[in-house]
Amino acid sequence: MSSANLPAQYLEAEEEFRRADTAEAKLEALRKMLALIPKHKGTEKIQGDIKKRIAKWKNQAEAARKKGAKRADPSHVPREGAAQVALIGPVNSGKSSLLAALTNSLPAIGDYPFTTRMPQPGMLFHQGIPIQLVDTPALDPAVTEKWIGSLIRNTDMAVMVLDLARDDLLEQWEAVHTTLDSLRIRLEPPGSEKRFTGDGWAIIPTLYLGNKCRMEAAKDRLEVLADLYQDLPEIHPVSVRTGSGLEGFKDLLKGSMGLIRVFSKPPGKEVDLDQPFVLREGATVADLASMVHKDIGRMLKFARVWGTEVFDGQKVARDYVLLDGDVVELNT
Ligand SMILES: Nc1nc2c(ncn2[C@@H]2O[C@H](COP(=O)(O)OP(=O)(O)OP(=O)(O)O)[C@@H](O)[C@H]2O)c(=O)[nH]1
Ligand SMILES: [Mg+2]
Repeated sequence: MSSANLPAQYLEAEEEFRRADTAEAKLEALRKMLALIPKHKGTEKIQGDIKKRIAKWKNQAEAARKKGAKRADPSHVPREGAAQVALIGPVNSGKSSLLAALTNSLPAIGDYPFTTRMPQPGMLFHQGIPIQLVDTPALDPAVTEKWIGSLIRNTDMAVMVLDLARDDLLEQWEAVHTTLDSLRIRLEPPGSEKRFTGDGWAIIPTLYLGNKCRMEAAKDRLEVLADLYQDLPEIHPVSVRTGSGLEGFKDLLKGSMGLIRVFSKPPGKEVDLDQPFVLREGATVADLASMVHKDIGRMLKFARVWGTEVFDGQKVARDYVLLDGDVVELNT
């Protein structure tokens, strides 16, 4: 294919590449070229070539960054809320759209690949539980930088957003998992324990979403995937655009992280149901007391609980294991 057949925007990006005088700017231009080049047989060689050059300039950019002034580390997103969850996945699948739909955050959303370049957090509140979602750049073997691996390792769990509108869903599936392999990250079903193995792998509990589930043939694509991979994780269909499946997703998220809400009530006073304490499953009355105040934790004598497994106001000991929705009166 001669360059005369390439779109003007692509040629502009190529010119931008020639003019760029830093590794970062070269990389930026190459990514633009990859996004703009028409995707068909005739351009496969050029696409491959661009990807190789991206890999090269990515290394250069990383080296320059290490040498240069210490910048803020993009892999470190300060933790807020009860848990931190990374939104990961292939290009254009709707990760940023999901963040925008569920939080007050205003990420860039675009119908072109690699819209997101930097992590962006947002807070999701579900039944009074604050869960921090972190939007991330798309996972792609040619362009993903190492810091994304550190970011995912630092989170409590991941949500993989797949794009059910894509005919190349299978290739995307492979590409995303190859990228994760190179970052030494293995995904396991939600509810499994996040852990690190002796040989450097991180095991991250992950919930899979199939976004754009209202698009034509979305269901067929899911079935093809299920036929190919016997041990395919459960993929929950959602449509960020219509909102379908999102309430269910929030419930799944809360459930798979093992978070419970407990309400503390001062003796003789009414309970404030707008102010839950968020604890992990298995937490005890003593854990709650220390969370309310360290002195209360120390001086706690007994507690009374209103909930599902007790009669109203039942007296319980410090090691009583709390359940979601319990109201607890701490007595010191
Ligand atoms: N039809 C349909 N389109 C959607 C849906 N959700 C998102 N989109 C569109 O998909 C495109 C990509 O959305 P983004 O949210 O930017 O996707 P992303 O995964 O963040 O993309 P990158 O940051 O480039 O990796 C946009 O044009 C969205 O409007 C959906 O549920 N249905
Ligand atoms: Mg994005």
